[in-house]
Amino acid sequence: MCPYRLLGLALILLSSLQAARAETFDENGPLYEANVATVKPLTVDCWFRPGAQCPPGAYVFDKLLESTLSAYRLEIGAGRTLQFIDTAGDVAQAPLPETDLVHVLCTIDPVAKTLGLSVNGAPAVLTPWSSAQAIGREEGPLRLGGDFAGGHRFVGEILRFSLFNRVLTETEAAASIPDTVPGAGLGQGEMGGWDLRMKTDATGFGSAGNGPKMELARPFSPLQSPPEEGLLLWYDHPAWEWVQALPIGNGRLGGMVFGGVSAERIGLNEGTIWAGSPYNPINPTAGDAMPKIRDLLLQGKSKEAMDLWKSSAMAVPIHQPPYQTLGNLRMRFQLPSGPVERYCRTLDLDGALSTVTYAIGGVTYTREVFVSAPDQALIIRITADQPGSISFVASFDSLQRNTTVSSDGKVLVFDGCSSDAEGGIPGKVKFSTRLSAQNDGGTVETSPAGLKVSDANSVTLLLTAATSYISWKDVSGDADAISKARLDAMQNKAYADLLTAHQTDYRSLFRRVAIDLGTGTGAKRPTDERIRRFSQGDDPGLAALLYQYGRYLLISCSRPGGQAATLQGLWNESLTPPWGSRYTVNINTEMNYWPAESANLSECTEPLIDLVQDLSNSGVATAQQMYHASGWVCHHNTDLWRSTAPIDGLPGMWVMGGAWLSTHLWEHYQFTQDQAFLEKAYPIMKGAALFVSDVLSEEPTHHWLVVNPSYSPENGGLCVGSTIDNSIARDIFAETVSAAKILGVDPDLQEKLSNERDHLAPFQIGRLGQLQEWLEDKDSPDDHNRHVSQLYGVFPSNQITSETPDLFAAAKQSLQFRGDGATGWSLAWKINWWARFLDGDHAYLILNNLLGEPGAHDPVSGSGGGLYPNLFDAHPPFQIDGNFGFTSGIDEMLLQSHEKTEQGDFLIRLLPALPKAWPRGSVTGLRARGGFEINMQWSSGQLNEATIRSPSGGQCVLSYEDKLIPVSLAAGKDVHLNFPLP
Ligand code: FUC
Repeated sequence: MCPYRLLGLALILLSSLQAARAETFDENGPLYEANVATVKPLTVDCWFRPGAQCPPGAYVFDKLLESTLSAYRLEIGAGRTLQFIDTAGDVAQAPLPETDLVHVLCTIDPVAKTLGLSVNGAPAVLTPWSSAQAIGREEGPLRLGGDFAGGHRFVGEILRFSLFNRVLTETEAAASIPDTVPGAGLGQGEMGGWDLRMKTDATGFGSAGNGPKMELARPFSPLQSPPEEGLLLWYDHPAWEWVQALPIGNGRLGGMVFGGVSAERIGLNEGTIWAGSPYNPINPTAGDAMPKIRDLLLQGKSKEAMDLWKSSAMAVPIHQPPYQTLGNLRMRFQLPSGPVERYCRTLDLDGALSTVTYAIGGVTYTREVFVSAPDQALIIRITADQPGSISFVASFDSLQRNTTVSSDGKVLVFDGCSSDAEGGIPGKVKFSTRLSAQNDGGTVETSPAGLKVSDANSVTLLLTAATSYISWKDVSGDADAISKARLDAMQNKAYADLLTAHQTDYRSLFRRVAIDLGTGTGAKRPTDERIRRFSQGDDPGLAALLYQYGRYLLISCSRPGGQAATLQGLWNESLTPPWGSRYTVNINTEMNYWPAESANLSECTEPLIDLVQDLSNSGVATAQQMYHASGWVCHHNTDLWRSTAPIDGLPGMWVMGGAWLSTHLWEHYQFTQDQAFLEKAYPIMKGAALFVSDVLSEEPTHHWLVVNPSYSPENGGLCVGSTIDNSIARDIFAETVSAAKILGVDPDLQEKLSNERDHLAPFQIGRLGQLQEWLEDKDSPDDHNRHVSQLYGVFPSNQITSETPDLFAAAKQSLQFRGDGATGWSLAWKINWWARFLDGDHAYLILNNLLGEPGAHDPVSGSGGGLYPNLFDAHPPFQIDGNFGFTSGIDEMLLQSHEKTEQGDFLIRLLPALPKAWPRGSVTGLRARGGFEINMQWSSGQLNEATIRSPSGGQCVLSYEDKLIPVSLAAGKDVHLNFPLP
């Protein structure tokens, strides 16, 4: 033992340390923090004494602070537990002991890949550590006794706290006793050790080793009331988790703004950064196996068919590459000393602008951030109300490998390459990010260490990013040149002009729809609190905000020329996000685009249409080689490389993904009546129909035509003729025939598809009065599967309506069996179904289940649905389909246009499923099929007025309550109706 340690130990024995009182933490007292690096491996050695009043949710220590990426905390969990948590959400949990004094050893072991928690010397509870969220490089505060904003307060005493950059052994751990100097005897690797019974001075505690001082944290006081009226998400503290950060984007470049005070993190995404590169996943043995698989299924030998598929027809490799993060832009600010006052963080949905403001030491700072589509850049404006007050260093980091930082004159350049994917597919998406500063006053210097701004009055940061991706077959683009050209094009533009161009462009889409569902007193709360307290019933405006948030997100993540919205839209902080943040097309990708037409954002469907067009090319080989079929196929998932082969396992063995996606082309035509588009779409629809036609079989019992192989997504096993598959077949055949008629082409095909459609297996009502999910009547009333695919015919399709009353009632019965709880996207689908069942109150009940904290409502598992603080929908985890499905659900509650009259005019139902909870309100700009646009205003649950217009003119029939109102519109003219009608 070194002399220093011996001396320390002796001093302690002589001191009155044992008698000294440790620092006491409570609801209002001071908090302490130390600037320490995040390391791996890691051990935290901490002694504390929880008070009787210490609430669940209290943090003993917290490094998941202001914009940290790779961090951890110790939390007192519900039911007297201790939880050691990391950024990736890994949790090691142990009971909180009854002892007065508690000793924890928290470890992160990157070799064993474990997160560990040992309490009072008991063997450590180990949990797998997600190495994808690699810990490293992260300087920043670690706080004792609460979070950054002074929330999650620990009540009790903390006696001692030490950090090691290695995993302590059991023996070493046993040697940790509270009455020694921190770390004494525990060997090397100590990064800091603080004894909270010995104040060095009034401002805090010195560290035993070389560690920094544990100092009084800045007091923090937030803005108390909303900063302004309007369509705002607002918060009184910075984000410390990704799902608290605020998303911005232009359909290609995305940001997640954390809004820290001394440190800002903006998570960066570029829509074409995916792992891997062009590849061919088709299994060469599939073509021989498929006829046998189809025969087995016709004989009812599902298991044998699945086994054969598994052994000879799955994609190679079996998983598709994931969508990946670009990295982070970081800013570390030099600030005056003093408390943080009037902190506020907002996202303005009407202006597509995120703002952070706070005052420190008499200076008020403001940061505005947006991503511009016209200028293809992320733009940050930093201002202060005192001259020369802005100093910071901006830098990049990323989980991506092979990144380099360099400076090109005053521009900071951050380059990298996406990851290799399973099966040895090399990562080949190169990206190039550039950052420059326009400063008023002060200086700007750039070096590979970062872009440093000193003593400026105001600064505008311009960030551009581009990749080498050109198409799903070609990654040879010059990322650097594109990124540079974009940055150069902005150099002489003033901030005000950049902002105006952005907002003019954005508002040309966003302002097409306005909605008011009433306001209540709850609307004044910060957004995260509104979510927590929605069920109190005093905040109808939150549903309207979430509705518009869905539109905001779609505009921000799906714009012409970009990629379609993934499972997380454009936003992803990981290299290996849940389900790869790919395109799951057995519901999720389709749901992303449900509101696009009805919520008047038709242009935003373009990336989806491009995706389907690509699939109609890549899926030809899959149809030929796997099925010896014509046309094209896509199974249940696809990626940037337009892979169409079956992946993962049983869920992947579903053949109708391409056909379902193709129905969106017909929908786009229905809403826009754009014949030029239909000409472009027709070959794609036809290819999807040809494939389905080629995989029909005659089933032996009724001699109906059925899809074979078939599956009801993620429920049961392989079969022939699942209800959803036959329903999609009916749609794609009918739509292809209608399109061919309009375009005057392919008479023989029209006849063939119409004939096959007539012989498809019909819907069947089962023994429980339910709509059967399969050909056989085997549905269980206890089945609460989140997929209710047999109801495809109710929504999004229109095959079952009130005009088919028996099927309508059976479908409703099936939904009742499934229950009112579910995952995020499933809840959203249920809102749409209940709206189509014309039951507004039931739709509202489900909406209420979606609008709470994650896990608050699900009566079945206690874990489904809900909203994160930034209003991202929780599957959980975050999946954006729930946001888009929600917006579509409200559209369906207020307006429906999926039916036609006997004369062939669109039947447009006004307020078909208005719940009692929204007695008064208004909406403008909703779209109906036929190219109509509708405004409505209602009170006391009754429609007062409606206006309908159509750019191209046309006929339709409006339906309100039991009245049918034929309307004939001249191009561009309005018809205005007052209710009740005379
Ligand atoms: C389907 C769903 C899951 C999830 C995944 C992305 O497999 O069953 O719930 O949404 O897609």
